[in-house]
Amino acid sequence: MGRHDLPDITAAAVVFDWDGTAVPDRHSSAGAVRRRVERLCSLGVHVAVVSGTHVQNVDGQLRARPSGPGRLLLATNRGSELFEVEPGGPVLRERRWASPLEDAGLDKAAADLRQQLSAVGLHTDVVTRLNRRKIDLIPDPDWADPPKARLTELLVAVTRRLADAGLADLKDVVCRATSAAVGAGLADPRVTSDAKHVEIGLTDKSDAMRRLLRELWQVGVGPGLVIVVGDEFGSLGGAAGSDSFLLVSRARRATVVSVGAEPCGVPPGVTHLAGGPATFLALLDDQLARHRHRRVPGVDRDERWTITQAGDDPVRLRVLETLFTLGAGGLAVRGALDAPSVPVLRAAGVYHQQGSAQRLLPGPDWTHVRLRPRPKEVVQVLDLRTGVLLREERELADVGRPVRSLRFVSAARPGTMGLRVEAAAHRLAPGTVFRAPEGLPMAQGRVGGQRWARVASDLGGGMGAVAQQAVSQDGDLRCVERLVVVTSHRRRQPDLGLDAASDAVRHGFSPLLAAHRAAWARRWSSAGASLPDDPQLERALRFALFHLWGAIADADELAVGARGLSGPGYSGHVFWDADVFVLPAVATIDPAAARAMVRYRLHRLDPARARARAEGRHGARFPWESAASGDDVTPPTVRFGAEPTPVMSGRQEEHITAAVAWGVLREAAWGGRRLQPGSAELALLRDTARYWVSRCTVDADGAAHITGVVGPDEYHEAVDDNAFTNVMARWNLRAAAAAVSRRAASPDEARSWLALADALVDGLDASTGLYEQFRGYHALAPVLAADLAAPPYAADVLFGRQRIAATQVIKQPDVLMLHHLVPDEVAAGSLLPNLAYYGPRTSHGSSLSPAIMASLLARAGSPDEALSFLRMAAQIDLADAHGMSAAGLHLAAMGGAWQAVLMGFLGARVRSGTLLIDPVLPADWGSFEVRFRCLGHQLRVRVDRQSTEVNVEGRLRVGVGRRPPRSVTGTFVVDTTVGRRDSSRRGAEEAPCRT
Ligand code: IFM
Repeated sequence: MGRHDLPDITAAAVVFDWDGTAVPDRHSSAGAVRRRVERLCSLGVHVAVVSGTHVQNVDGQLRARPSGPGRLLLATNRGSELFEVEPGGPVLRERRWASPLEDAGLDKAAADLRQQLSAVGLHTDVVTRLNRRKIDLIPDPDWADPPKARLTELLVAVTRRLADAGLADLKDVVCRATSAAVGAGLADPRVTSDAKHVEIGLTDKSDAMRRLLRELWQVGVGPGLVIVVGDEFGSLGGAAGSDSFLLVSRARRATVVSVGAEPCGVPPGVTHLAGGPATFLALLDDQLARHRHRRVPGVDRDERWTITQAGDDPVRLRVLETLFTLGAGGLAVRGALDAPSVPVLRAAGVYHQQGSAQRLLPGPDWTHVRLRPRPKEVVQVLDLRTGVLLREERELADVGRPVRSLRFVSAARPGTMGLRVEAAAHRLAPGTVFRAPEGLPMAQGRVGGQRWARVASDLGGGMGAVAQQAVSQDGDLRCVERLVVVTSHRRRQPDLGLDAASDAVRHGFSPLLAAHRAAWARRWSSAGASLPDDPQLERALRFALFHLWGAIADADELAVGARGLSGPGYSGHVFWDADVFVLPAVATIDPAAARAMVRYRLHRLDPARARARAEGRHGARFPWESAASGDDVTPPTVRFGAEPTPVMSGRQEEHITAAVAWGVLREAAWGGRRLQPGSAELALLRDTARYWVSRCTVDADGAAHITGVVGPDEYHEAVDDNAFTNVMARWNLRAAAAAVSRRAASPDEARSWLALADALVDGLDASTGLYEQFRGYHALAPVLAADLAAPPYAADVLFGRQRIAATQVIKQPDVLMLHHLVPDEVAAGSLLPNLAYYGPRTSHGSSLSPAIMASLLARAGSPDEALSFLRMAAQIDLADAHGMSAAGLHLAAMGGAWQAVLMGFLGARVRSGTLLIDPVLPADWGSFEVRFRCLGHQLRVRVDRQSTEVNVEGRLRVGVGRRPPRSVTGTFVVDTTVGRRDSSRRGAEEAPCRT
C-alpha cells in the first residue's frame, strides 16, 4: 500500500475503532498512536476512538493527553459512554444508564439465550458489562483474549462449535439473541458479535457514531470532513461486523476505510486497505504530512449547506465573485478568481474620495497567485456552514493534478484570513503577495519574514495588511499558504497587525481554520431556520444569513452599505436599507452588531442637525445616502442610457429620517434596553421629531402636510402628502413624545409634537381602509403592474420614467411598508384592502420589495402566497434576478427575507419586553424551526400543524397566538392546531417546562 492508496482528503476529524484497528491487541504498546493523536490534535484535528471496551482499557493503552485545539473523545462501552480527554485524563461527558427493568431484561435475555444454546449442547459463559451482556461462545482458555490477527482462525473455531451443536452460523445465534431480548421486554435491543461473543445490549457503535457526529457538528466538522477507520465492516459468519455499526446514515459523506482482514469483503462505500494497525498508522502519518505540506483542506459537501457553481462564463463569474464574498469583523474579501475585475478587499466604514464620488476604499489584494496555464473551468463550493470557499479545477488531462484552493476570513479572530492553493509544481508560482487596487497607490515592504502593504484614503483613513507566505512541495504538487492580518481605520492610518500576524503564524493555518469552523458552528446554533420540506429555500435563507453575518461586526460603529462589502454597487453608501431591512434582522442574530449599526447613526447626528439648519429647519435631517461623515452623498444624477437623469432621492426621500429613528427604537426594543435619560438615542428621537415639526406646513383647516417628497416608490417624485412619509413622521413625533424626558424637551414641546402628529394627513379613506399613496395617486392612469410585463421588472428602465410616473404602477411597497414597520399607526383592518389594492400595482422593481410582501401576506393569513414572495426574495442574488448582483449583494433583500421568516411566518413581535409569536404554515411546509436572539435570550421555536414548541434559555415573557403572555423558561409546547387560535389542549402556562 502506497500513499496514493490513502484517501485524498485532508480531514478535520478522524474516528477509529480501537482493538484491531489502532492496536493489534489490548496489550501492545500504543505509543506510536499516542504521538500521532497528540500531534493531530495540536493541529486542530479532532480525534475520536470508538470501542466496545471500557475507558480504562482504551485510555490505559493510549495515554494521550493532547492540549488542543483538536479534541480527543473516547466513545466507550459500545456506545454507552462518551469521555473527553483533558490534561488530567478522561472526563465523562455522557453515560447511558440502564433502568432496573432494562438490566433485568438484559439478564433474562442472556439467560434465555444461554439456555437455548445449552439445550443444543453448546456450553457458553455470560459476562456482564455496562448496559450489555456478552455471551462467550467459546469459553476456552486457548481463546481467552484472542488478538485480532487470529480473527479468521477464531471464526473457523466458533463456526465449527456452532455446527457441532447443529447451529447454522453466527447469524443464527444473533437472531436467537435478538428474539430472546425482545422476549425479555427490551424495546430496542442491540445485538452484535465479534465472533467470540454475541452481545445483547442497549447501545452499539451506531450510538457512539451518532453522538460523535453531533459533537463534531458543534465544532463545525460535518461528516464529509471525517475519516472513519475500522477493521470489521464486512460480515462475520453471516453476522454484521462490529464496525458496520459505524455506518450510520448521517455518516454517509464520511470517508470510510477498513484496515481489517475482512474475510467476507466490505460493504459498498468502504475502502478496503487491509494491513491492520500498520496501515492505520500510515493513514495518520499521511494526514500529518498533508498538514505539514500545507495541502488544501476538505469541505463537507452537504447540499443543504453548500452553494456549488461550475463554469467559466465571464459574466456569471462576476456574479459568483459577489456570491462568494467572505466577510467577518467588518472586513470582507470578494470571491474573485485569479484575475479580479473589481476591488477585492473592503472594510466597513473606510471610505475614500469626496462628495457623491465617495466609495469604500479598496484594500491591498492578497488573494492572487500565478497559475499557468490558468484553470479553464473551476468548480467553486461555498460552505455556508463553516465559511470557507473551496475551488477545484475540473481535472485536465494535459496538466496533471487539478488546482485546488481554499480560503477563509476568520470569524474567530477578526482580521485574520487564510488561503491555501495547491497545483502541479510547474503551474503554480506564488508570486508577490500584494497587488495594489486599481488606480490607487499602495505602499509595501518587508519586516522580518513578513510582507506588508498599505492603502491610504484621501479622507485620512486606510487599510493595512501583513502576510506570511509559505511554499511547500508534496511530491509533484506545490502548495502555497498565506496567512494575512488586515487592519483598517476610518480616520487614520491603522497600525499594521504585525503582532497579530506573528500570532497567527504561531497558531498555524490548520488550528486557525478549526477555530473559524467552530465559530461558524456557534453562529448557526444561535440563529437559523430549518425547513425540512423546503431544502432549496432553507439553503437560500442560510445564504442570506451567511452574508448578513459577513457584513456586520461588533464594533464601535458599523456602516452597512446597501451592498455590504461585497461589491462596488452604490459605492458602499448607507441607505434606509440598513435601518429598516438589515438592522431588524441583525438584532436577532447578533445584538451587539445591531447596536454598532445604531451607533453609526448616532455618531452622525451632528451632520444631520447641520443639514436641517442649512435648509432653514430645526432638529436633524438624515441623508438619503450616507458614508463617512454623515453628509448626503447621493449622486445628483445617474445615467439611464445616454442621458444623465436627475436623482431626486437625495433631496426628496425624506422618510429616511423617520427610518433612522425607527431603527434606533427597534434595536432598543428587541434588545430589551431602556433608553437612558440623556442618551444619544433620545437626542436623536427628539431632533428627528423637531425636524418634522419644522418640515410640516399646517393649512388653514389645521391639517398638516409634507409636500414635495419621494416615498419608497421612487417612480413618483415630488409628490405631496405621501402616506408613508406622513405616517412615519407621525410615528416619529409620537414615539419621541412618549420617550423623551422632561429634561430633553419641555412638556409643551412634547404636547406640540402630539398635536402635530394628530394633524398630519395620511390619505386614509376610513370607509374602505385604503390609503392613497399620495395626493392625486388615485387619479393616475389605472395601470396594473402585470398589464406591462410580468413582475418583477424595473418599470422605469423598461418603459421610461415619465410614462411610468403617469401610471399607478409602483416600484415597491410604499403604503404597505407602513403595515410592516408601524402596524399600530395604521387603521385597524387596513392591511387586507391595501394588500389587495397595491399588490397588483407593484412591479417589484426594487430588490427590497418581495420580502416585505412575503412578510405582510403571511400576517394577512395568506402563507402560500407569502411563500412564493419569500422564494423570490431569497433568490435575488442566487439567481441574479435583477441582473445587478455582479455589483454586490442585495443586503436589504437578505435582511428582509429573514424578517419575513421571523416577523411574517413566525409572527414575532416585541411589546413592552414581551415576545409575542403567532405562527402560520404554508401548505408546502409540514413544519419549520427557527433559532434567534430576542430580549437578551436565545430562542428556538418549532412550529408544526399541531403545535408550537418554544425553547427559551433563561426566563422570558412569551405569548403564543392569542394566549396571555406568561413568564417561561426551558421548553414549552402549545397546541396551535387549526388556525392556532383557542384550541389548546394545554396552554403555555399549564404546559410543564422542560429545561
Ligand atoms: O434604498 C433602496 C431604495 O429603496 C430602492 N432603490 C435602491 C436603494 C438601495 O438599495
